[in-house]
Amino acid sequence: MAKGTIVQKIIEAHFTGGERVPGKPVMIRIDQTLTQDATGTMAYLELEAMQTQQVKTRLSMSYVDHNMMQNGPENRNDHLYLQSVAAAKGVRFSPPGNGICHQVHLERFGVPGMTLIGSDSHTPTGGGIGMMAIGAGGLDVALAMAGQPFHIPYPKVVGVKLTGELQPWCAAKDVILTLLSILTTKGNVGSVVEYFGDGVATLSVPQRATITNMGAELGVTTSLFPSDDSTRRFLAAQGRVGDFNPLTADADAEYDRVIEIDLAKVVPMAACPSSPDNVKRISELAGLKVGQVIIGSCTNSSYRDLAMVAMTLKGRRIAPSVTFAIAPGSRQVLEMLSRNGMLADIIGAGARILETGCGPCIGQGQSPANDTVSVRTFNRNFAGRTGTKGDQAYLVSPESAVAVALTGCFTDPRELGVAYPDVAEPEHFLVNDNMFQLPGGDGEIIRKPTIGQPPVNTPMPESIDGEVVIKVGDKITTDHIMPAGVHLKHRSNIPVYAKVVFECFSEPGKPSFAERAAAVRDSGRCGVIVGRDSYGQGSSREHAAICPMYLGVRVVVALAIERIHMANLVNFGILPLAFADAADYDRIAEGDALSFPAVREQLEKGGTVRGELRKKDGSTVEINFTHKLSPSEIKIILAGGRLNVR
Ligand code: MIC
Ligand code: SF4
Repeated sequence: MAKGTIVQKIIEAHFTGGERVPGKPVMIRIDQTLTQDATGTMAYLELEAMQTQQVKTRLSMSYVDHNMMQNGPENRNDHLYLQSVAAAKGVRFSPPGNGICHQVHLERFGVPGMTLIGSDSHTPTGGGIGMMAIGAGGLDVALAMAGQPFHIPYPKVVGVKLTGELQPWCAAKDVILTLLSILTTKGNVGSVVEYFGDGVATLSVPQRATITNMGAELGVTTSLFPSDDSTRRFLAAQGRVGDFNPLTADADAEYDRVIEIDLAKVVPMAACPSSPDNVKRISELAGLKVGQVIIGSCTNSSYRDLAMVAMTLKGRRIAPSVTFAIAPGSRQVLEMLSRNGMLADIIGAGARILETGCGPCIGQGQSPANDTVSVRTFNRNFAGRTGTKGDQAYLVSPESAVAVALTGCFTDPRELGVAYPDVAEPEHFLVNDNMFQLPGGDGEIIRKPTIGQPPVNTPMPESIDGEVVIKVGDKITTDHIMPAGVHLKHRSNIPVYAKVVFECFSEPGKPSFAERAAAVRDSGRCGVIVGRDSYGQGSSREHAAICPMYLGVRVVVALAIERIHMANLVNFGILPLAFADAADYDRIAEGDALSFPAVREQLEKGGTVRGELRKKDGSTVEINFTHKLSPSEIKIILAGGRLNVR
């Protein structure tokens, strides 16, 4: 077991109960929370349902950054609800235009050594400043705001030893892409990644944050950097030196596994369609024609990244065959670039300037044309996430993206023939906090008609009489389960949003998943989803549990279910089970009956859960399932979800 690591120190300082044994649940006190609008509306509706008067954290932030298109009234209705509920409940509000939650939180609120949970899977961005920052479902964030501790499996710690120094045009993004090529997106559940070694000191906080941000794609609980001189410099430049705490692992710290990366050997990389771990060297892709380049997202939209882009573009022009857009990560970044003239260099080179927000990263505009290669500095390239079916999205560093924008094809930025811009770390960031809104006011909560109520499940029946509504393969992401993009505006309206569950698997002329599941539900039976490996990867959106629950789904069986999605299933009373024998996956077909006799009794007794599969030809077979649910999770499932447990 790991010893003397940063994560263990932070857990000790926040420990409220549990076992210090890898894999066993441990409870920690939460100092800060953050929400964003697309998951936040549900989180605050849940907070209201818990009858919480005022949040109990040191700081809770509500950001609006995802849903900014305002096509129809729904988005703005959400913003007004969020703004008013924040004021009433003691939450600080960051309005649309202020920037992406993770970037803004890093700049203005992150504190080394503190705990943060956020209703967004990229919350570990805060690990760049030495916070223990974890992504969670909205209900878990609501519980933390209400003062409840947060449960995590006591982590195994993967130590990543960084040596050397990045070479010109090779970037922090290439470091995390290199790590993704080693660890992949599968099999890392329950681990934390911690960086150490001489190379750490060569990276600035925004570079570290790029690395911890995309650590989310590894499926780990979080990633952490030490808090050192570089952290102090960043905080001082943000006018917050008082928030600095030094924090490093012990010199003799032991890790469960060590991976060594020599930064000097890191080269420009790209995650190829359609998974963040499908990594190749840019040089292997050289010459491939590209139609679209976008720079932005919570991974790569810091002042440092965009200043490097501006300095490269100055006096040049993008290739005529590409469209090129940038979305600065925060108002601070945009204001600094506009005041120092760099924005003019970016515009002058032909860039389209998007709002400071998630934008195209969550399929809000800028969908590429059919059969067009799109190059993005984002963190996810799951199939269809751009809003174009059959898309070909590649994820790269801003260095590589700007090289592609100038040449119109994949180009190793080291071959560009341009001197690598020397971007100095600002001694003072432009600090202008005038758009944050402090809690207070008359306590009135604005609820326009598109703001629904969080649906509440019924207690688990004695036995489950189930039917397999869908059977899917490996690596099903929450984007497959609950598409975002144009549907994002229905996040506060479950009956409407539920219509598009598993929309990507719809076939013309055939009933949709929603129609099939509702028919099973209306016949008095329960829906069952069958998945394979890494089911529920990606986003923290609890809608991937709430909407299936609304359609009558009671059980998800898979080879493995990812951490945040598993917690969301439990929170809404859906039973997550694993095949005891992986070969049983092949026996099941869509439309088969899969029942769980005396399921309450089986769960209360513990051990394997027995299911009965009845094939369409009438033959039956017994299938055994396992789970790692704690007694308190079983209690929640039996009650029909967390909102039924007082
Ligand atoms: C994402 O990157 O997929 C999102 C959109 O930020 C999600 C949250 C959501 O679905 O609202 C995430 O990463 O948790
Ligand atoms: Fe927003 Fe994209 Fe970051 Fe998610 S990954 S928070 S959608 S910028």
